[in-house]
Amino acid sequence: NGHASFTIWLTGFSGSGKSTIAAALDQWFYKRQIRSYITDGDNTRIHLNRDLDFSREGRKENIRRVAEVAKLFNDAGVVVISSFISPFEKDRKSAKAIVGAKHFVEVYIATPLETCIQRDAKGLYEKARKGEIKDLTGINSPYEVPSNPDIVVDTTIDTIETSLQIITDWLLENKLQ
Ligand code: GGZ
Repeated sequence: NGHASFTIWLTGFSGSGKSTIAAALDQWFYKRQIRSYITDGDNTRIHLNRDLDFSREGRKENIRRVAEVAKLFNDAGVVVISSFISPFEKDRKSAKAIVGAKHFVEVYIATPLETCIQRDAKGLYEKARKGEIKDLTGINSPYEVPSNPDIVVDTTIDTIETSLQIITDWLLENKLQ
């Protein structure tokens, strides 16, 4: 159809800046009167995916379901800004296949783990260090670096404004003409 619908898939550690960049993108679309919607752990893990944990299988199913949701939103003409750690290359590839490769923009938020640990906005890394939570990505669960992302930003180098600029420049070039 003629809608500007696609999915911007943000991947990176907890604390890497995904949510902040997602919010900036959402605002950017709003100003241009393009309907967009953010999906993240906050609005999917609590209800739709309440049965899922952070095990390998739990994450796989989490990503599968939210990719299906993204596809539905795209079908309705809404740009999806998908903000999940999505640490496994295989699962991101599956998400891309579900959404449709032509409608999937992979953005790697490459903020180094040490920065995310220093920020520790939610105290998760400290909890993991103390052994209070398990399966935290980067501490006791792996993160597989994307092998072929469309866009890479690193919030230790790029400000939020610069990150937004990099992503929207790419979109204007490739998705929004
Ligand atoms: C990873 C965890 C964990 C564990 C709670 N491992 O930064 P946040 O806090 O607000 O967002 C993170 C969110 C990760 O959920 P995702 O659905 O994005 O993960 S995945 O794509 O891997 O399925 C984090 C919080 O949940 N959180 N415990 N053990 N993240």
